[in-house]
Amino acid sequence: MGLKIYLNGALVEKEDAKISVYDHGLLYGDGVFEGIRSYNCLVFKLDEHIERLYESAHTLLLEIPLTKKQMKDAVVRTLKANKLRDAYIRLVVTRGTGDLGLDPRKCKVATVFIITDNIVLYPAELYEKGMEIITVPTVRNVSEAVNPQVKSLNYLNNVMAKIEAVNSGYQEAIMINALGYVAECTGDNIFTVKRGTLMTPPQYMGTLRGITRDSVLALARMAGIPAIEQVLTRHEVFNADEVFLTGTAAEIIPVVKVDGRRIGAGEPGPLTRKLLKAFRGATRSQGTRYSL
Ligand code: PXG
Repeated sequence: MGLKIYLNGALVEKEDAKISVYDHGLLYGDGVFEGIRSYNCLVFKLDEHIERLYESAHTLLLEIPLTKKQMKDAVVRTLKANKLRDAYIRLVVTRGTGDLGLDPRKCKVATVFIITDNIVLYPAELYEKGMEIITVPTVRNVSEAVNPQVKSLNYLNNVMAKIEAVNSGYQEAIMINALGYVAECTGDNIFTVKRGTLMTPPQYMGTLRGITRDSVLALARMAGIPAIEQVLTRHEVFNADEVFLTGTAAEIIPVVKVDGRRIGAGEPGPLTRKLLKAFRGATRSQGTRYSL
């Protein structure tokens, strides 16, 4: 038996998990999603991810046909059905099936699906040696248009930037905002360390309030490390003592070169290593527990 997918209340085989070509998630990218992880039968920050999903939907006037409690139960049910201890969880809510026009009122009920699968990780070597990234030309969406806080299915802004990175031989890229300040990466937040202070751009820079980002800020403060939200230019990134990226999939990944400029000593820095250790400790000791 293969992978089971949660689709509108039922658990179906992956091969049978199909949605309509009239679904507005597909026709218009009209929908929202979350990417969550579980570690050894603990779902990390499930409440926070569910909260963000419902906030994204609220902004789009998209009514999710499940309570938050029901949604959390559906996540756990899907993990159990697939007997997954460690998983990447993709939660998707689309506007649902409508006609060929944009009007969302034609879509009577939202489509909900949950994929729980094995997580594809960056190679361990990258955490030891650090990553090289570049800045790409595609600018992060302006908040007045498609707000980066909404984790919508309309991810072309990030896909474009990712293409530019990959075309140049890099796996991740810095996206600047329309004012020229550093916003974030295509699927990760960015942090710098300068003279012992941890910095990351504030939300109004076009930065998604990442859940890993929030965790790292909290872990730093608990460890007595000054941690602030700070507007950053590329110059400040180039001249930081340490740079790292955060995301559900990446956790904390050290960056050792940006646009050809070596960062600090050109190897993962001490604060980056300390925070990665603390973060990994958190993921293995806290979360929503389930049994298989
Ligand atoms: N910024 C953006 C634009 C994201 O999409 C993050 C930051 C990190 O947020 P969290 O909450 O995960 O700490 C994300 C989320 C992928 C992939 O395949 C990554 C994300 C979303 C979708 C796919 O790498 N990251």
